[in-house]
Parts: sequence; C-alpha cells; structure tokens
Amino acid sequence: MSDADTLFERIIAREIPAEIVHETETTLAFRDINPQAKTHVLVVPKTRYRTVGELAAADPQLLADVLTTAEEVARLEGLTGSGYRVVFNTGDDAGQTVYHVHAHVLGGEQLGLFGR
Ligand code: DGP
Repeated sequence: MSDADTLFERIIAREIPAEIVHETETTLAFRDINPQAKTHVLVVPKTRYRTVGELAAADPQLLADVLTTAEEVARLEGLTGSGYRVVFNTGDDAGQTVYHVHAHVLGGEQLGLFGR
C-alpha cells in the first residue's frame, strides 16, 4: 500500500490535519487541498474501498451514506439553490490519485463542461 493509499485513512484518524466540514458515523467530509472550484469538498467513507464500483458492490448502504453526506455538505455550503456537481474519479485515465473512494462536491460558481 503506497502513501497515497493511506492518506485519507490518516485524515480520518486525525493523524493529518484537514479542514473538516461535516462528519457522520460512517463518513467524513473535508476541504480539498487543491480546490478546483470555489467550493471543493471531498466525502469519504470511513471504511476503505478503492473505487466507487467496489463500494457499490460491497456496501450499497455505505455508498448511499456518502451521497447523503454530499447532499448535506451542499446544503451546509449554501449550494443547493445554485447547483453543484458530485464526481467520483475512477482509475488513472480519470485522474484518480487516491485509492480510497471519495466523492468530490464542487460548486459555488459556474462550472465548466466535462472532459479534457
Ligand atoms: P482524485 O484525483 O479524484 O483521486 O482526488 C484526490 C484529491 O485529494 C485531489 O483533488 C487532491 C486531494 N488531496 C490530496 N492530498 C490531500 C491532503 O493531504 N489533504 C486534502 N484535504 N486533500 C488532499
């Protein structure tokens, strides 16, 4: 397991500082260190799965928890009226760098289109 693999587990364990936005029994939401939008928050399950597909297959309720937390983050950040995007990058071509599944919650401004 590389350092990148353990990074979010270390944030969950409070071994690495992060700006935490919201926490539930099963999930943690914290600000992305390299924001790609005015508001950019990551939502992770406290149990590690590598990708959203693995999470969906193994524990659909936990995936639902991640999405419910993403919606709560949007509400807390004042994004529900103006709109926001939830993204799961999966694999190298999509730019996934941390193999602990995470939802990106992006908003607070007009977002660009998908793709390159
Ligand atoms: P992805 O490329 O989809 O795997 O997203 C990983 C995100 O994690 C990326 O947007 C930057 C963010 N990130 C990397 N290291 C840290 C860190 O130490 N703290 C925080 N808060 N975010 C990090």
